Amino acid sequence: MKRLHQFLREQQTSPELIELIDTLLVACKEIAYLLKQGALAGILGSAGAENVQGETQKKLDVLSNDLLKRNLLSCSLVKGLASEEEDFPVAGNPDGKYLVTFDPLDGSSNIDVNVSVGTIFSILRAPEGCDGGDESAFLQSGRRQVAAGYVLYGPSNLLVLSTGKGTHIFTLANTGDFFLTREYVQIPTETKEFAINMSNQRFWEPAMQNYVNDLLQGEEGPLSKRYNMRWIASMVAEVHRILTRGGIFMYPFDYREPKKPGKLRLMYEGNPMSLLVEQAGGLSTNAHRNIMDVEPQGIHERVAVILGSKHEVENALTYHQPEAAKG
Ligand code: AHM
Ligand code: MG
Repeated sequence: MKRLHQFLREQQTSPELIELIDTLLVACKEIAYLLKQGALAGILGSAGAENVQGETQKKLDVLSNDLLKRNLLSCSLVKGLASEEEDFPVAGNPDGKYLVTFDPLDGSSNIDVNVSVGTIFSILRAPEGCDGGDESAFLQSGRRQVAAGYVLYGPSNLLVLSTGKGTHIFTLANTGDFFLTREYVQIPTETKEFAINMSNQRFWEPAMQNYVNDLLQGEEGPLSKRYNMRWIASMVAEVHRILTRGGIFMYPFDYREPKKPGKLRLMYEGNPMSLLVEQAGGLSTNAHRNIMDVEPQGIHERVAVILGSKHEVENALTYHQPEAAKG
């Protein structure tokens, strides 16, 4: 079996990018170890603080963030980092080449119930002459990502990675090495499985209400298919299922908090997941444009997300863009 390094070298990945990915993975392996210890390490439960998004932080959110931050700031390639759990970007080496954004522990509401969670990351090139602690340096569209991926902490610990040359899956062995276990992943274009938090239904826009109503009507409805539904509440696990067997995942805009267009964040979740999904032949949109074409206005910006099997995402889009669909 092929090791991650060998595979990346064969893909002509620069030695510097390989070094940076390695640095990220050192922290992820430590997070995997902590998660495995769970209650034995006294790390479950709330940290008693809120992050900049106003969400209660878990102890493991804080520990994971600190591990990633410490490792990345010790790497001379990192000019700056931005995290879902940090109020502001943090400057690294002024001569560093890269900026890294990450969600240290996505799906952390699932930690205490022992359900899969993950670390999501995105790597951008640092613009010439920028300050790595300055938000404006990070405000680049998802198209400019050099690499993106996630580490899924589940029954197996997996790395899912794209450097823009396909999406590939690596499994963490006991030796601490990641081995290539699936290359050039292709998401099936058709699906009969959708994922959405149905409890928010009454807050969605009419287009989303109509689409989901039609999904629920199954073979008797206009989509003429019986659909199944899944909701894990860990985006990493949800995207992983879609990369494995297809599906559509939606966290749409809703009116619970009108100033927040969706729950998920563009720079830590939307963009990296979109690169992985597009590189695997899927689609990822905010219902109006491809997520990676959104020009970010703020580091913690939120985004509506509809991603997955190409034809099903196109179905969803016809409800949101009826004019465009008519051609
Ligand atoms: P988090 O980054 O604070 O963990 O929030 C993101 C998570 C996603 O993993 C998941 O898709 C979503 O929140 C679930 O939200 P909800 O609890 O509203 O269903
Ligand atoms: Mg998250």
